[in-house]
Amino acid sequence: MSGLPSLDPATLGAIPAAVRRPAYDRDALAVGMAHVGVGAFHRCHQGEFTDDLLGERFDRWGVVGINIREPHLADTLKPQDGLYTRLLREDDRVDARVIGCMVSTVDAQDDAGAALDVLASPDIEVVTLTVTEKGYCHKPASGLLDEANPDIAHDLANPAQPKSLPGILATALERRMQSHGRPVTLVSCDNIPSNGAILGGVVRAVAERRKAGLSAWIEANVAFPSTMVDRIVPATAEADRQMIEQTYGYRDRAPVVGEPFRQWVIENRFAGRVPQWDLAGATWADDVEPFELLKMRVLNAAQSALCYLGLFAGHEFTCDDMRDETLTAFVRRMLLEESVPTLPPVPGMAPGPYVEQTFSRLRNTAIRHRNHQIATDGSQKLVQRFINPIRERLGRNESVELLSLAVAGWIVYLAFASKRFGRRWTVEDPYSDRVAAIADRVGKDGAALAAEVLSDDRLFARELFENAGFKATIARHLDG
Ligand code: CS2
Repeated sequence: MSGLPSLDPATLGAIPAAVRRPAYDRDALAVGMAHVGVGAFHRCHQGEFTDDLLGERFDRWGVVGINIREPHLADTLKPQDGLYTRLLREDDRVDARVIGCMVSTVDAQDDAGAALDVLASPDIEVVTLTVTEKGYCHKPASGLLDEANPDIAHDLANPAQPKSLPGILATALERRMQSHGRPVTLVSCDNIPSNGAILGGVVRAVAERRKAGLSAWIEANVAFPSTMVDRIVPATAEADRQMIEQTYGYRDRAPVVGEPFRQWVIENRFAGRVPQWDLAGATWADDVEPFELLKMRVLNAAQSALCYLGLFAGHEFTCDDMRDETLTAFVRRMLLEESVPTLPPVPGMAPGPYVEQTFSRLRNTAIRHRNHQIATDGSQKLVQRFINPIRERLGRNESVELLSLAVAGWIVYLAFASKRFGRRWTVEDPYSDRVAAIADRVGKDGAALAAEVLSDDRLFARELFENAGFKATIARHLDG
């Protein structure tokens, strides 16, 4: 629909009252925070929490959005001065709101210079990050820096022009140490277990190879709290942009659509000033791990199991999988019989009701979460969703029959999906070439496929590879 006004500060006053607007003076915001990885999830999660905080108790936290990978913010948020529409949808209900906390944007896809300037600035006291699991350049099985990662190898050789997230952060921290020395908190909001510890580990690992004293300075001046983040936010579709045009009469290049549910549990460990996100509903915790385990082993495990099995059954979205009673019965059994018994007690949350709440979230028909999107980068998601609970159960001689089926689903997806779905969808996973090459060599021989795939110790701990029973279970599922 041409001729419609585009969302920007000049048109904000004219958008319909059905769309809530920032309840504070945007011009009075001062930059205090940066976010790296301005994707849909950030805009619909931390962006909303910060906006709530600004509306609740005005504070100085204006956010600079930084992208070090696609998309270019110059094409999306910059022309809108950081404004975007956030839709919460549940079946036929919609809540629309414009979020205003992002005051400027930086693209650093080709040259980290502009990102380094922001991250090293004394004004920045908090940096939140959503760079996806693989952005940490760690080995999922151990959580340690993967020095074989080509971007890490590049950054160790070229510290002034870093490309990877750990390299960019190490260089920015080095600049902070050498100039003003002010502390900073780096808040990982990605879906990996102990995300703060992993982030701190990969940044320190690069720093140690960089410059004497940098690692010790980081130890004393930089905090890496862990967080558990939760809200289902699929990639924005053209239909979402059209819906805004048709329903509200304006154009938005960067809207986001999420479910109403949201949760953010943040480890109480900051260096310097702390945004009062608790005023917006976030929870401070001394230990985030029990919350992470519950979320990853229940909600995320259900999503991943459904995505593989759903794809093979010919379904497109999670909400389609949820109408397939064979699939939901399998996932319910997997969660209740194998995942939930591995969980420690979680303060204020009971696993049984959490499983039921998970099922009702996944049934939301307004959330068009593609199975292929959830399957993307599956290798980076397997350890926390399936492999860790499998290891714990095997250690106690307990059955892993159902969790193993999900792992086999990942193998089949990488081994054969490019042939099956290739024309409509590119399989994206750092391990896809490797697994597809194994499949080309061994064909559909489940035992050979299992033995070769499980031999990769970046994903599968040695004890799993050496466990004949586990290998046989995976092989049986692959042959099934
Ligand atoms: C999903 C997550 O694509 C995926 O890996 O499982 O993005 C999931 O929707 C979020 O973790 C929910 O908080």
